[in-house]
Amino acid sequence: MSLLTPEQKAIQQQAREFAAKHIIPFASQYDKSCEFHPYLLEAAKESKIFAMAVPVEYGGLGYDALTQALVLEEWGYGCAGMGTTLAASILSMDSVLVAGTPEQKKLFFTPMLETKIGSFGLTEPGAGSDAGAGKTTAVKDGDSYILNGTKCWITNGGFADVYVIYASTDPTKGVKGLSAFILERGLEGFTVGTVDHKLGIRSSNTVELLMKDVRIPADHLLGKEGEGMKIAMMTLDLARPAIAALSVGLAQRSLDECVKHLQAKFPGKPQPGQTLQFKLADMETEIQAARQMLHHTMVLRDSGVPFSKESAIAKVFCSDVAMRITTQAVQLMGGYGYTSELGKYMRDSKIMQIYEGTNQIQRLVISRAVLAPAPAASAQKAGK
Ligand code: COS
Repeated sequence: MSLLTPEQKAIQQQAREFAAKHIIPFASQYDKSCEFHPYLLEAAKESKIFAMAVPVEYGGLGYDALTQALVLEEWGYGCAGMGTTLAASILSMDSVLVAGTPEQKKLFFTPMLETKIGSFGLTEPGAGSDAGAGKTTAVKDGDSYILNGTKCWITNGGFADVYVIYASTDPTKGVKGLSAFILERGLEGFTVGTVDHKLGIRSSNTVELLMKDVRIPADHLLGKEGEGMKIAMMTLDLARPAIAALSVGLAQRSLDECVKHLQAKFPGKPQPGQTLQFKLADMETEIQAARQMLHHTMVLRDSGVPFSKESAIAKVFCSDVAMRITTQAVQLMGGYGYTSELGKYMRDSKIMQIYEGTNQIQRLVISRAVLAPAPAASAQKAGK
């Protein structure tokens, strides 16, 4: 029995059909050529795919978080590489959602409604897990900021239309000097460096971004100077469940492909051997547990209660499940596993444990929350 509403089920079905028509048939080809898939964007444009994450007052559909997770799972089921391209655009929108003024939201969300691509630039060489240690600077100059620095491993960086870039407005203040900015495509001094060759999610675009005296209007600062770290952390709280959702999709796809293979290999035989049966049962159990955990996190977010810890838990659990299930699927299917698409799912899963905060960082976030002093009983009663 499903606890989803009829509307959520209909949206899930639409997303499933989108993946079946526009993602699954191309996944292998673009994984092999390590190319980004422009056709996907055309299809996404037709389906106004990013509207789900844009609030209604800015012309979007404003889906709740649970409904968005249902869609993201279908993208992950189709292809985690293409799913990453789409999910990273939503990640970039999250920073604007968290800290943008109405004008900034209009500036950023309008192109997203036309399925332009967004990109989120936080990581730097030497500032990955230590997000606040970046060296990119933003210096105020009249009505502008001038940005200098390098970002690395930036998804969609090579072809995005709009970017959120983090840079320090006061390097003497460390984390408290970090600020967030909106950048638009085509600025002088903004170039793409190395394009990364990856183990998995190969159809997504991952690049280095180079900024040399890039001038942007001062009103493209998100929030206030020095609020960048908070904005980044709040963005990642919102975005990490998207990785959990892609992971659940990947795990489900692996299991489904195993089952299909077994059914084709042993036609008419109702049951494979018991060892295999038990393994399949464990895989199904883990996937269901991961999905329920993700949905629970999304319900918390939709209810407006704090969900930072649960967001990290869902990311760790679902990505670890994806890694285990996809590896298990290859192992169970032996030679077929190693030479079929199952290998791609295993390669694609690895990044789920790494990007948007490694699983070690998620464990840090979780343990800090566990060790934090309990709120006073009176505050708990008041629902604070
Ligand atoms: N929501 C709001 N604010 C938050 C927050 C959250 N979830 N988490 C932290 N903050 C705030 C803190 O309150 C603090 O502000 P104040 O000093 O004003 O209170 C500020 O952000 C810095 O937080 P903290 O001291 O915890 O920062 P640390 O340097 O210890 O780093 C970790 C914290 C490691 C958790 C952070 O650097 C991190 O998440 N790293 C991973 C980055 C990442 O995911 N990169 C992937 C990029 S996308 S592929």
